[in-house]
This record gives sequence, C-alpha cells and structure tokens, in this order.
Amino acid sequence: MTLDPSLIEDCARRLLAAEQDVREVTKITDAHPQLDVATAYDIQDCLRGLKQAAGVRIVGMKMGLTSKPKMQQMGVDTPIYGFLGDDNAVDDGALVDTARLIHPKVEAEIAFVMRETLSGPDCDAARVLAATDYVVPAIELIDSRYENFRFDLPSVIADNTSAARYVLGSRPTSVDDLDLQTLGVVMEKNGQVVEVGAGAAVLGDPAGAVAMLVNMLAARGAVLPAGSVVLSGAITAAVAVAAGDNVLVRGDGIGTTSMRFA
Ligand code: 0L1
Ligand code: MG
Repeated sequence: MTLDPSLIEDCARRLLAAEQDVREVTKITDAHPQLDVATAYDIQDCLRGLKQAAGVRIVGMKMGLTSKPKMQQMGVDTPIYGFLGDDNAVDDGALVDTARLIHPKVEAEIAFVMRETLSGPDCDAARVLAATDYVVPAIELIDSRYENFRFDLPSVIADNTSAARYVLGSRPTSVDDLDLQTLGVVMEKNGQVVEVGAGAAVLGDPAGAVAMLVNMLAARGAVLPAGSVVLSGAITAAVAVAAGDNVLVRGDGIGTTSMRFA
C-alpha cells in the first residue's frame, strides 16, 4: 500500500524526532499495516531530505540484512540499504556518547570508498572493484528507533536501516592487494574477542553487496556517487554496547578501527 505524501512526511518526521529525542517509537506498520517496500523507501528518502534541509551532508550509503541468518530471521531474501550522513561519522578511536543513543549495537564491516560514480542496473563485483579507491575496516553502530529493536522489513527501511554512527579505519588499502572474500575480521569488546568472521559472510562477497546496492539504487533512479563511503554489510552479529565499553575491529591486512563509549 502506498501512502499519500503528507502521511509519508508524518512518518519521516516521527522517526527523525525519535532519533533527536532519543526515544523509542512503535513501528510504522502498527499504524500502516499495508505499508509496502517502495513506500518505505519513499519515507527513507523523505527522512534524508529533512536531514539535508537541517544541514546534514550525505557522505555515503550502507547495506543492511546482508547475512543469511539475518535475512532468515526477517523472512526476506533481499538486503536493504540506507544512507550515511556526516552526522553519523565518528573519528577513529573517538568517544561516543551513549546518552544520545537508544539501544546501541555494533557490527564489524568492510567499508569501500569509491573513486568513480557507479550506476546500475547491471553492476557487478568486478565493476565495483574497478571503481573503488580503497577499503578500510569499519564499525557500524546501529540503533533502531523502534521499541526493543523489533520491526518488520518496511518499518526498518523507513527507519534508515537503523543507521546511527560509524567509524572507519585510518589506513586505506587498495583492493588490488586483497581477497575480500577470505579477509578475516576480529571484533574485540573490552579486550576480549567477541566475534570473528570473513568477508564472504556478506552475501558471499562484500564487493557483490556493493554491486547489489548500485542495482537497487538504479531501480529507484539513483546512482552511487564518486567519493561515497559504503558500509558493505555486517560480517559479524551485532553486539550490544554501553557506557564504559571499548570496541575494536581488526581486519587482516587492512588495519584496525575502534569506538569508545561514555
Ligand atoms: O546494518 C544492518 O545490517 C542493520 C540493518 C537493520 C536491521 C537491524 O537493525 O538489525
Ligand atoms: Mg550494518
């Protein structure tokens, strides 16, 4: 079911207010049970427009629900995408204020920084690799605006796929020197290893996940601009964090990145 434009804007404003006021809200489909995926992306686009109007600069995109277990849990067979603003970016090693977050969780990811603009519909991993400037390890902090992190597919798309913060490693590595599928990643919390994984956990190949993003954008008449940061999807399960925690992600041959929580 599509919604009329004023309802789309109401939904986007409600999600924006929840993020700004750091409070949970009921999922959109409680009020609009027939909400479809295309209209959910209309709400996400509206949210993006509201943030841009408030001065946020869009710096990239993210893929979500890229692992088989998470897709099975949601009963879906396609990943989802969201946008990244400069207000989501955190410096490597910086302190993140948990008072500004509802129920934060972190994921280990590989981030791509694009040298060239990519457009679909027939993008593939080879084109992504050719258009990539470099990759770095990343931590994505997700923070659903919905009660108890409970949502369905249209609701989480509207909520910008739970995007909240991210940090990138500071040592750029060319993809020419890497096998992204076998690239191993370790996540430590407070000095203990809590998650391990390899790039292939992301839809079989993180570069393939970026290609899928480009093709999904093309279906909505959009491109992935040169200079974009792309979080390609979680390699590990999401781990809850709280004030006092330190999280570090190490990627084989690509360095480390970290976030501290106050
Ligand atoms: O980045 C992600 O994979 C998260 C997507 C949204 C689902 C969630 O909040 O767990
Ligand atoms: Mg993620």
